[in-house]
Amino acid sequence: MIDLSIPGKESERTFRHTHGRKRMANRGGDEVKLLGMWASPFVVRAQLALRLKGVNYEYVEEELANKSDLFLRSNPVHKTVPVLIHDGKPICESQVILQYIDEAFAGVGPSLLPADPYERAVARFWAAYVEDKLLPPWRKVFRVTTDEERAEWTRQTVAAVDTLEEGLRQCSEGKGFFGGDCVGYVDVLLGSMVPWVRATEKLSGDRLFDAGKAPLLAAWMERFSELDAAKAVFQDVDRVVEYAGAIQARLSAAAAPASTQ
Ligand SMILES: N[C@@H](CCC(=O)N[C@@H](CS)C(=O)NCC(=O)O)C(=O)O
Repeated sequence: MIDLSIPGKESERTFRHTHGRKRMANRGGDEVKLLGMWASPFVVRAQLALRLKGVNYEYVEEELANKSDLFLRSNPVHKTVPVLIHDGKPICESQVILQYIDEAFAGVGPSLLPADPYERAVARFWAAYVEDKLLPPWRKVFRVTTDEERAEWTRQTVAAVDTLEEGLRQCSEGKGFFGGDCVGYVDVLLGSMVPWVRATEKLSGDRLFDAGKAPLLAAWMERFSELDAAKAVFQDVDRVVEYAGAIQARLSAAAAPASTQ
């Protein structure tokens, strides 16, 4: 396993998020802990959901190259972050975590998934689209070593964004978010990627949510970035750029033919 972590200001492992001065009481004093890694958009999904719901939680930064016993015990199957631990019980996989937060804290803060079964189905459909069609080619953009490969995966990502523009048109019905007037499930899934979308632009000049080609998504991205929850948990874009650049440099070095003396 390659260590992709870059030491930074999260060198201290544990933070407690208390929503500024407003401490939200969890039901019955529930204990909520989130194991994460600062650069991960999947972790940002869980952070956004917790903040939007107003659930108090403790954040624990994991070193992926040196995983803690608690982490390995909590997610022995995938060994990935995020892991949510609620009153000692682990929940793994970001989409499962979002749905759990929505259900376990149903009376706390707004719902992420709509109540209407058809609208829920539509939200889940677009969530699956983001996960299966947008994320895979986009992740490749950061993990290939030639310009040709990068151009091809960027082309496939932009094609997926074009389709998603129609998804936003359908779900939002002229309102600001996939969830309509309020931030919903798909907003959180996609919103977690915003710092990486901005980092992509800085790294390669590719504007994924281009105002000319995807005007609804471009405006949505600005609107989402203005949310208090987003401002509180989004990574610093320059730090993401540095992190992504380090991944690319390591992969390029590994792919380069060994020099002969
Ligand atoms: N499908 C997972 C993906 C999570 C994931 O890939 N997390 C990465 C960090 S971005 C990870 O923990 N990788 C483990 C490692 O690099 O050892 C989810 O949605 O939670």
